[in-house]
Amino acid sequence: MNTTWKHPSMARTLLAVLLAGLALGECVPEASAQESRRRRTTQEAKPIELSPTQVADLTKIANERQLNVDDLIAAAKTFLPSGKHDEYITFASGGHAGQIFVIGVPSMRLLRTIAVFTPEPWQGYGYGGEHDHVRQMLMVNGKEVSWGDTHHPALSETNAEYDGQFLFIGDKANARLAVIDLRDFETKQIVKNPLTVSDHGCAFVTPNTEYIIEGGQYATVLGYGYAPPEEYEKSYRGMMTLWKFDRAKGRVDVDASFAIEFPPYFQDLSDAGKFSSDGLIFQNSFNAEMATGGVEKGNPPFEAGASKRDMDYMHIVDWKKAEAAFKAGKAEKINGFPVLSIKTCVAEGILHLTPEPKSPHGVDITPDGKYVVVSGKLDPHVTVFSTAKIRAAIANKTYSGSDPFGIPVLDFDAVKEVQLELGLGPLHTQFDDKGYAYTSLFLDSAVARWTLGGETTAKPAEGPWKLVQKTPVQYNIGHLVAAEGDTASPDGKYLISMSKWSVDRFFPTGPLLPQNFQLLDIASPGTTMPVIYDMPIGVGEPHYAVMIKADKLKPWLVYPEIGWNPHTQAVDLNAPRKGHEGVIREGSKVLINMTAIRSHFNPEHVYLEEGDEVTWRITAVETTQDATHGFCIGGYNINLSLEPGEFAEFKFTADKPGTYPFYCTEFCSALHLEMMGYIHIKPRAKTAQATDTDK
Ligand code: K7E
Ligand code: CUA
Repeated sequence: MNTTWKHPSMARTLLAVLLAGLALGECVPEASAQESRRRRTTQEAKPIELSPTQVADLTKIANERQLNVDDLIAAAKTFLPSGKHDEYITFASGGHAGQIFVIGVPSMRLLRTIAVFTPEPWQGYGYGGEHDHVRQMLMVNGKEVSWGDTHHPALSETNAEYDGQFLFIGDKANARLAVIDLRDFETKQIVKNPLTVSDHGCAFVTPNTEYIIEGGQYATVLGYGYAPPEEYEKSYRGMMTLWKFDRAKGRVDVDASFAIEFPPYFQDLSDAGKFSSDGLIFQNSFNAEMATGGVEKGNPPFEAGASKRDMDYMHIVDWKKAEAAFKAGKAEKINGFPVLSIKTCVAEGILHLTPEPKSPHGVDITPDGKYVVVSGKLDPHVTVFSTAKIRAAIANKTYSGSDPFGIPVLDFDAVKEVQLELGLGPLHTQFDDKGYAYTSLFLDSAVARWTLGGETTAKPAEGPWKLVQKTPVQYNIGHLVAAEGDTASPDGKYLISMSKWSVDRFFPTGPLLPQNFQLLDIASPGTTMPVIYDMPIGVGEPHYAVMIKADKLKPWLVYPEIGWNPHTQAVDLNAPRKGHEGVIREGSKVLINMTAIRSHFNPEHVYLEEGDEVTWRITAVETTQDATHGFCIGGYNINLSLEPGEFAEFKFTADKPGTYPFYCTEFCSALHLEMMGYIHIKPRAKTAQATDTDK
């Protein structure tokens, strides 16, 4: 701006107007900012035709930047002009960061992170002083575990379609499940599995989110028991936990949840059947050998011992029968948690096994629920099982035997539909709307597109069960995610290759390199499936992601009412109201009722005595979108995020005297720096004796 201040009084008048506007919370700059925002978003795209000069300009830029025609097309497919929104939202695991990344597609712009298993100061997640509820949620056996190894996010479903309400994610390292409410994108609950230390097949949901599935992985003595490895077969066990979800409360109902005891095979990923296969859960496993490793004793290492046999076991759980058995009181308690024993599961027809090629990884249900696709890390094929054949084999007891624990094993040939060679190291599979499946090939570093067959309704031109094409990715792809690609009606639009190694794709950031999320355009059938964007992920090691149509999400723009408590999703009666601010002292217990609005806190001075036990309540009395304030106290590890309407409470003991400025940590307004105050913690008067011993 080129404004010259002719008269100092003019500047003063303007400042006065500005302050008056800010005090009302409806300020002049705010209105004009909204105006210009509206202008940007309503700028409608008109059909374009490039003039010869524009073609020449574009060509010049492309040549200068060494871009080819494919690059220009890729750029046009992914570029979003300022103010335009993405068509899809991806929720990606943040791996060891213990977070979830929210990414727009196709722009591949990171919109925000959601703190889950790791405290995060910007969101004020875990920085609310003593007894912070986040820190309480993170406690495992009396210890704070302040990180997580997030693997599999899952969106809540209604009739096997994403409904956009809730998001779940598992922490592999500590066997925990988190619930995120998608109205405010905040973690509401973390439950720790009482049976096992770590897990893996978490989280996956049943078609109406009746249950959230947590599959185990490394067998252990359930309930934190002890046994030496020599007693592996006798004492170690796997498990699957079915966490009951209470949609109305937006919480897991721990009291209505239960687990199923499994043999000590290393159970891996799971998926729930839908439509004709609704009621079944499929979970694969490796280490059917029950190898116990021990290279230090000259034994074969786990990697060799656990892949000796040609086949492992897929577990098939009838969760409706399991629920009935649990409700009939047939579960036994381990560490206080109800578990249906293998014996009960066999007697009740809850659990069956079927052989699957060794060391499998992904298990994925086709959109119609008719087939289960299993990939084997050490087998170049995907194995497709028919869920109808599985049901028939269970009904007719078409067994090839039983495992050492007496679980019936369904005959492989009776339940197998087809095996299809795709390439090296197939891991995970997603689907589109045209009858194609997409499988990640870890060792080949490629995405394979292949056709479904059998009873699937879409009939691709290439014929049933055919490998159509492979697109190379860079490099070592783990999971992949397509638009709504694990629902009953995938959109067939975009696919992200979650490539584990990026090697030469980006500027090398020392020996630790980002992962590479590569966007593939899968909209056209046949052999075109180009990579159109590379997005470095320099945080944690993401595993799985889910991609939802953005218009299915209905997030709040501000909290619904002033004084909203996000932990209860309701107005809090303790929330300080405007005009009722102040400090209430009862002995050494001090209650502070504060409000925050652009650009001041009320009160601004708080007088405390050393040793005071402080409860501090703040309401953000703002109703304007994005008018977020922060609140921090240095030296006390306190920082809050006060989003419009939000109420927050924290406690601390004023044990270190001094004069502490507190301030707003969000640049909320022109007078943000002035949004501050002081806490005066007066030292305790020292007795003569105390003074002597201090010397
Ligand atoms: Cu393949 Cu945990 Cu799903 Cu990693 S897992 S890639
Ligand atoms: Cu409020 Cu800065």
